[in-house]
Amino acid sequence: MRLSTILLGAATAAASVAAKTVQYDWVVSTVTANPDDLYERDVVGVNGAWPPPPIVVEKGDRLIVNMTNKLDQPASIHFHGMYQNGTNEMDGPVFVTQCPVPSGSNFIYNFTVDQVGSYWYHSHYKAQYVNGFRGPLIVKDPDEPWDYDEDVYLTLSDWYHDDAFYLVKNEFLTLRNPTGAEPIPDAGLMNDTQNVKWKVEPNTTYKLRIINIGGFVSQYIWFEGHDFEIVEVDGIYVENQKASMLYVTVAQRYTILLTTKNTTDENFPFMISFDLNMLDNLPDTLQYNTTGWLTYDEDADFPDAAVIDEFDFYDDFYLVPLEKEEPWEADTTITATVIMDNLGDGANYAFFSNETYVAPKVPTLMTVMSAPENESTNAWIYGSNTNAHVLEYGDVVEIVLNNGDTGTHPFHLHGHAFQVIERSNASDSDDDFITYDASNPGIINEYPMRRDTLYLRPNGYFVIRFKANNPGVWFFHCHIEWHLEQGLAMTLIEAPTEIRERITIPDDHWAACKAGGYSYEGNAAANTENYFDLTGEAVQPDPLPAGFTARGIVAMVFSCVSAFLGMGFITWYGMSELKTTEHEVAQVMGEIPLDDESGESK
Ligand SMILES: *[C@@H]1O[C@H](CO)[C@@H](O)[C@H](O)[C@H]1NC(C)=O
Ligand SMILES: *[C@@H]1O[C@H](CO)[C@@H](O)[C@H](O)[C@H]1NC(C)=O
Ligand SMILES: *[C@@H]1O[C@H](CO)[C@@H](O)[C@H](O)[C@H]1NC(C)=O
Ligand SMILES: *[C@@H]1O[C@H](CO)[C@@H](O)[C@H](O)[C@H]1NC(C)=O
Ligand SMILES: *[C@@H]1O[C@H](CO)[C@@H](O)[C@H](O)[C@H]1NC(C)=O
Ligand SMILES: *[C@@H]1O[C@H](CO)[C@@H](O)[C@H](O)[C@H]1NC(C)=O
Ligand SMILES: *[C@@H]1O[C@H](CO)[C@@H](O)[C@H](O)[C@H]1NC(C)=O
Ligand SMILES: *[C@@H]1O[C@H](CO)[C@@H](O)[C@H](O)[C@H]1NC(C)=O
Ligand SMILES: *[C@@H]1O[C@H](CO)[C@@H](O)[C@H](O)[C@H]1NC(C)=O
Ligand SMILES: *[C@@H]1O[C@H](CO)[C@@H](O)[C@H](O)[C@H]1NC(C)=O
Ligand SMILES: [Cu+2]
Repeated sequence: MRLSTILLGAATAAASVAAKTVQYDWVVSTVTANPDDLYERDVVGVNGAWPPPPIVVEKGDRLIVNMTNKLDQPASIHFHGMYQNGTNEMDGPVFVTQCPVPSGSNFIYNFTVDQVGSYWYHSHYKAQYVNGFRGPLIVKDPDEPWDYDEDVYLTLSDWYHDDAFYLVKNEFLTLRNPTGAEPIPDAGLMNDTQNVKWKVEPNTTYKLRIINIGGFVSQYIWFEGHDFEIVEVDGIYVENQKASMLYVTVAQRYTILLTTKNTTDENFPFMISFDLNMLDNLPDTLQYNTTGWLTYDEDADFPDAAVIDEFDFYDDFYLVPLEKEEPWEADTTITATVIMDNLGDGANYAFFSNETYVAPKVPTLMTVMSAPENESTNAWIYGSNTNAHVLEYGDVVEIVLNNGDTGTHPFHLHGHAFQVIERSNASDSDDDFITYDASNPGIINEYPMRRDTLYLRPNGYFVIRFKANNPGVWFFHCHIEWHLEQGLAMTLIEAPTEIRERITIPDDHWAACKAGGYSYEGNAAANTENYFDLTGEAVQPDPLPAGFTARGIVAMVFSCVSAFLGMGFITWYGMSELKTTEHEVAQVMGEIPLDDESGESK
């Protein structure tokens, strides 16, 4: 199955000595798959197969992905970690740089890859990638700084049996889930399957590219009996760093060098294990540990993984890039606080400070292109609910992100690798989260690590900086797909004047908008007459009535349910175990259809 996938997805490469064009023709459609061997389900396949094939190119190549959408829903592709320098229109997030590609349409991604390392691609249309539309993107480097014998990748992922759109609409972003408890995955996957037997040769150094293509849960990974060296994170080469365990959030990549034993008599388990702190409950059926084997001898035993009692992983904050640069000095700072809270429809949303992202009517890049030049530099026109910031060309931009939430959030910035200036530890106290104080900084490394996806610790903060040297509209968002659906995103309009000079949106991109009936000019409200008039723009639901809390919603929902069932009013205020309550309410509510469209709002 896997072999045929690769053959089907094979690239038609126009061979030439130097840079070449690598084209993938992908017909995207619904197929079925059962990667955890527990449940067969519909998934998004490519050319009639699943998993979608890896993309493999070399630095300097032109990559063309010619996507034909044969799903019964829109689609898009984002090439995660690609700078898209000069080709912002190829970045992929819907309503940021392009319209959703409607069913039946064809859409061409076409750009030059001018970087190296381990990346991935995934749909950036709602929660579609969680339905399986994602895969590795490997950029080979003809001048690698390390010696090794073989180049191999390993994808990690969480996996759901239910359709992601169903989960968002019916279980997650709804009045029945006022605390915003995320859907719990059913299993972990390695390389989109179970029981991976990685055939290894003795006395051999492997370069292993570990890529978390999951939708929600971070995973620990370790290899029994084998230490390794970290050499790359998110496309950035780092000084070799010995480690024995990694913590890989969704969207992060780690490339390691792993040297095998000098004997072949024993096979060794390697494990991935969910970060259970991210889950609101732990169903008995959940397979949160997944084992593979370094297979030296196929006839030898495949032992069970040893149980460990501590996850002692290497803290990526201390990695040092090979290309050393001191902290860039910030010209401007954006400060935001991550908040999870309810709005008047009872669902739980995610905010930067007081604003949850609601997609504009016009893709933001198309607003940049269609606005009067003198107005394209004004953040107002990009909407009051898009967390829009206009950045000046050449500035060093600092983002200070405080976490007013008890969760771990892996944040991703499109179009850049950023310097990690500071990252605080977690705080146990929800009421007293640690916020950044510029006059009293914490640890700052001499040569800060750079990457494109960084986790924020519970109730802690991080400070990152990047150079606004890549004109484009770039999304900055939590990569937990559920949290993105809750609105945890910011739109950075980097150097709009230079965008207008440098970017050309090709005809098929406009055609996708027309075919789908989407607006493609005007401000965030699709107003083309007066760009400052946002009348009719999409905005977040009204706030809850004052004094209303998640606990109150549970009580209200439950009282409605009890009334409906003729059981009279039951007071749930003061319940100590809100999560249990919410769970019970959700169960009861499951039998009573509630009209709820919030899952379709983004
Ligand atoms: C893209 O793929 C479609 C269908 O597979 C094909 O008809 C079309 O010619 C391709 N376009 C290009 C530019 O290669
Ligand atoms: C890709 O872009 C290049 C450069 O703009 C152009 O010459 C080429 O025709 C494009 N290819 C496709 C299939 O769109
Ligand atoms: C993961 O799958 C890919 C594609 O089949 C394969 O090339 C690679 O060797 C696998 N990795 C491991 C560690 O088995
Ligand atoms: C094999 O590896 C072991 C453990 O690393 C080492 O002690 C031993 O000297 C090695 N043997 C040979 C023949 O290299
Ligand atoms: C590994 O290399 C060592 C040292 O060169 C050698 O003695 C040993 O036989 C090799 N092991 C295998 C299985 O080839
Ligand atoms: C999963 O692995 C961890 C780490 O070894 C262990 O603590 C835990 O008990 C395992 N859980 C199950 C269900 O095997
Ligand atoms: C958020 O707060 C700012 C500043 O107080 C205000 O201008 C803005 O309208 C608020 N946004 C929302 C969505 O409430
Ligand atoms: C932008 O320029 C146009 C045409 O000169 C003018 O009508 C408009 O008022 C200007 N907008 C602003 C915000 O200055
Ligand atoms: C976090 O806590 C650890 C253990 O106490 C400490 O070594 C480390 O320096 C702290 N990190 C920061 C950024 O404060
Ligand atoms: C984009 O390209 C320009 C040169 O055209 C370069 O100065 C800049 O550093 C590049 N930015 C990124 C993020 O690669
Ligand atoms: Cu998040």
